[in-house]
Amino acid sequence: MDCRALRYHNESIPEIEVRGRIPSMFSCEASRRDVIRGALGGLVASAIPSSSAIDIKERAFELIVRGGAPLNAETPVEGLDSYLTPMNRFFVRSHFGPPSIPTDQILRVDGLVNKPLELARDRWGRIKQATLPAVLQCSGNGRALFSPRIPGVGWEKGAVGNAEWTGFRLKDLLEMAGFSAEARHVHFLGADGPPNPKTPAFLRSLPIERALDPHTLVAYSMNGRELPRLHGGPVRLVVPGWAGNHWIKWLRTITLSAEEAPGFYQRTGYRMPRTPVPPGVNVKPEDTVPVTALNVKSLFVSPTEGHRLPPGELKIHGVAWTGAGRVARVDVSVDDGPWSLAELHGPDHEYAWRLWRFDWTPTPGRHVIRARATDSSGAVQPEKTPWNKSGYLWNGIDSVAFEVVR
Ligand SMILES: Nc1nc2c(c(=O)[nH]1)N[C@H]1C(S)=C(S)[C@@H](COP(=O)(O)O)O[C@H]1N2
Ligand SMILES: [Mo]
Repeated sequence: MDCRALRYHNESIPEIEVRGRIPSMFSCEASRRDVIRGALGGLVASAIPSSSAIDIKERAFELIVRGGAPLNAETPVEGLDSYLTPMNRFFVRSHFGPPSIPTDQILRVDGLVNKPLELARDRWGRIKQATLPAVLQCSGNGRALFSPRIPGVGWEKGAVGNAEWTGFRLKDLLEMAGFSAEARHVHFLGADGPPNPKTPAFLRSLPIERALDPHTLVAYSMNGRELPRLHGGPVRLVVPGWAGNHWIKWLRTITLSAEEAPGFYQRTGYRMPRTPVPPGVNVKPEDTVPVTALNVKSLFVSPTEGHRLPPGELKIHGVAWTGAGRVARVDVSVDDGPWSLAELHGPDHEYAWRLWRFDWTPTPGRHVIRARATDSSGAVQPEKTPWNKSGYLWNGIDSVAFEVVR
């Protein structure tokens, strides 16, 4: 097996070149920081001409590969240094990998509706368009920061990004189909099938209230360009404020039902204890709740861990977001000193992240800086996130150690 090339099994995905070593399923030795170079952004050669002039630099960029088949890769934090995260830097997560979708893909709406719909791709654009920026974060982002250790994709900090999503409101589609009063849940199934019959399908559902929220979108565009296949193109669900597992990619079937979706990925996976339990304690299913809204969180984008910097004024910067409401403030502490207010700057939209900065002139030597966000509900980023067996929703205070060298 040639360890230098990872070729996707889908004809519409151009070859992705992998540098360094790739994981063991390719019978190559896995390394901690496998990198995938370059052109995930090159997947979107057929750009939609954008009316909102979005200017995003898509220089070649390396993602950290956490799994190769299917591709799971996160953004090194220094790549999160812009309001909108460029497509070629955006983390990628999928259970089974991108499916082959025929170009005449049809979106179905069925179940408890007056009029089942079969909408071919050329009709999606006729539904009133909606655009919004929103953070997409995997519920397992930060899993590797929990202790004791948790099995699963070992995300550190970068399974998150902020993008502008364009499509139509799910609500408008459901109203076209005329859903009945008994419909309490909306099930979503993508075109990605499990690799074998024993693996459950990635079937998920939203409560009807969340499905009818005007911010819940069926999106065909990301950052003003056609939604790339790796990110769920031709269409995906966008559920601003909620964890990535709800953002179904390669969306194909939408079914209205009186019940929550059946199956592993809804009833067993993506659930957390209602109240924290000590590591190792087993929680009964009825004492768990689904992972829904994201929690308040901030990250340093620069400097990053282990940086060696020249003396002088340091422009510290980062990003901060929350699930509902706004980021109210970000505080920074240097070398275990008191918390001081950082400056929030750039665009301020519900569900998107805020950029922040903090200037400081460190003395030569080793330093530790910490960042803590607070949101408009008064929720404060905790020292550590309570341990939970799947490692969901880590939002512990971010900490970075670096050195100033003469
Ligand atoms: N159809 C389908 N949709 C999916 C998934 C998947 O495996 N299949 N993974 C989900 C998870 S867990 C996350 S975190 C996001 C990741 O979206 P991204 O790859 O665009 O970053 O997609 C979600 N949508
Ligand atoms: Mo996820």
